[in-house]
Amino acid sequence: MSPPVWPFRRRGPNGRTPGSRTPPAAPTGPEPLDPLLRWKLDRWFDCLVDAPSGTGRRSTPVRLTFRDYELAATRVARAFRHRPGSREHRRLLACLRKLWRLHDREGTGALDREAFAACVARALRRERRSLVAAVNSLCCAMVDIADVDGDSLLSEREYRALLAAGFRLDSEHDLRTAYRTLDRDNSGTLEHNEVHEAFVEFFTSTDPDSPGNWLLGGPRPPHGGRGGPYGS
Ligand SMILES: [Ca+2]
Repeated sequence: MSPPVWPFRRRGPNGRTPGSRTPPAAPTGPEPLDPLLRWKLDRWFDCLVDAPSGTGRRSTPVRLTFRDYELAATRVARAFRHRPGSREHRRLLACLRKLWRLHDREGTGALDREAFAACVARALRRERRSLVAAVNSLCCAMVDIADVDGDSLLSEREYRALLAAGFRLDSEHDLRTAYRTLDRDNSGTLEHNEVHEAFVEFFTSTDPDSPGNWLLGGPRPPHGGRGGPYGS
């Protein structure tokens, strides 16, 4: 799965940011969401929603449901050889349920792309501590499962397996950029706190330099030099 191009802080030969004159349109509403944050929430949505690429995009809105989170938990448990209903699987489900409840405060059961972004934005404004706690809990559960050899570090192999199972990342670009950007001290392994920082930054940071922005893969180099799908 490939993220759309968004050339955050990528400078052209003239020192200007390509595409910066044509940023993605801010969502309508009283409090527009930061474009980078919106890009990340779209990325999360696309990685988790159970809809084959290219289907349902026009006629039927694609919606994220808790079922999508259940499927992610099942994929992760299975990838690391935990049975359905195992302690590890149930822990993941509990963490994802906690996060889902923060998304779906209205109890609608399904959130399209706009609604999902709006719900996370609302949680950031009104329930930031709860959102960060939920993200941290989920991160703990995922890291504990992925740390197969129990050395309290995630090797590149372990982290790639987690991303592939939980978020269905399958491109070398995504897997490589996600891992290498998160390894802040260039130690060659990820410490738990590096992954925690990344998860929290992914959901909260509006700083283009935050490594956690690329938790699910970094932006691709522009093809054709016109700023990708957001620019023209
Ligand atoms: Ca390890």
